Amino acid sequence: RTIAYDPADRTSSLHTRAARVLESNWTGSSTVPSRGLYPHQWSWDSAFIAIGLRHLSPLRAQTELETLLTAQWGDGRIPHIVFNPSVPLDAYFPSPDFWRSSTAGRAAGAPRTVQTSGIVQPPVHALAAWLVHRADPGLSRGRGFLARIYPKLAAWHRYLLHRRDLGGGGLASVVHPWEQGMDNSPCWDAPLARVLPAPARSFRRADLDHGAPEDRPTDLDYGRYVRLATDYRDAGYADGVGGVGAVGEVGGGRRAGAFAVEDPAFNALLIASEHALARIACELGATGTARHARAERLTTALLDRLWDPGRGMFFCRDVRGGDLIPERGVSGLIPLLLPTLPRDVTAALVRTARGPHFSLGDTTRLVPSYDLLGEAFDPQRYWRGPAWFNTAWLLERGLRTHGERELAGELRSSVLELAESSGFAEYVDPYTGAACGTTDFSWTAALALDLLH
Ligand code: 9YW
Repeated sequence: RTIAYDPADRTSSLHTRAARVLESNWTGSSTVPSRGLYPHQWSWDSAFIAIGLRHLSPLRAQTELETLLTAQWGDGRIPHIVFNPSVPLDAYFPSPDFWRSSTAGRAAGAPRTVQTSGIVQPPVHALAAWLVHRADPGLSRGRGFLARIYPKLAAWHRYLLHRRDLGGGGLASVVHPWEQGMDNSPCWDAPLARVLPAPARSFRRADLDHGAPEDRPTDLDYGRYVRLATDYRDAGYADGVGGVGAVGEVGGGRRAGAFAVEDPAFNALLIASEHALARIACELGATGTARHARAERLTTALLDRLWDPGRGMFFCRDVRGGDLIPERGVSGLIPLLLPTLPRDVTAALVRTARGPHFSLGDTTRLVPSYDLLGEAFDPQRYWRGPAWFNTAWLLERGLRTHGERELAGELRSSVLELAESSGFAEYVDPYTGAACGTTDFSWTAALALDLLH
């Protein structure tokens, strides 16, 4: 079922409403994902937001990324949250007094003046920076935008490629479900089962002040998130492989944290960003050859380690257990974004997206975050089934890249239609398109705006 979107009718209304959401979520130097639920700056949100903002104000889009990068750590990591000091501590959990970045993260080079979390999020930034530059190259050159941020983005990629290669196969691992961005995906259930949950009494969930409990992760999930983050903090946010003060080292000198997973979307975004960094290098008068070559090596590693030809999609690898995690998450379709995947792989990904597990262009209105036939599927609970706009945007780009114009067009229409009808919802029921989570959500507005142009 496809809903035709008629730009002639509604373009201006959608544009105006999306712009209004981004305007009201702008703090003066960056954009909050949502005023109530997420009142600080989030890393991958800012990258997606900048991609949409470039159509309204290339200057604000550049500023969004520059603000995030001022909170970068000395070891190169870009923290997943940059805290706004004027927001009360109890407005969001975990708050700065939990992460204690400027003290616990000192050895890893956490900034002194700004409070951040100590974990990361998917590396969409170099891709966003390149798209932002292209929106107004004159302004970008005049402000030295790329020249200023290139070394920071290069350090970020260096951190992921060296300190986070916990599996030893060339891919980056995430050490917390929050790092991958799809917090309670069923993909994490097995690796998380090993983690002893922190007692529910030891923290207070501010998210439940704003969101319905049935739309959010459970208390048990939260107990495990808190335990993992506490352990990482108490180890000084150290990573293996030459990391500062690495602890608990096992064979090969790689750190054995309780949770380490190689995720296909996280790594595909790293590859796409490495290609973008190559283009940025060329724009700055250098050569991008080595970076393109590295992106190709990473693509080979992605195929070797995470591709399952039988099931026609990518899977997460549990670095601790060693095996692929058999859950079908939308992250296993995101590598379609990569222009240089072999033809048989892209054809299989498109078949899987259209097939019964995701039903793209058929019974669902927007691609679900998790297998419609999976035992853990829940159409309303966060990353366990609902459809999100950032993953739809990434897939639309992938479909277009590989010449699947019709399917890309249908997905684009659904994004535009549902973004508006849901009031720019954080996520929607994949079958009905009904709004879930918070509304006036920034990346929903930004990415709809991007697809409108
Ligand atoms: C939380 C801000 C973030 C996103 C994540 C999403 C959610 C934070 O919100 O995590 O409190 O659960 O899962 O991807 O960046 O929008």
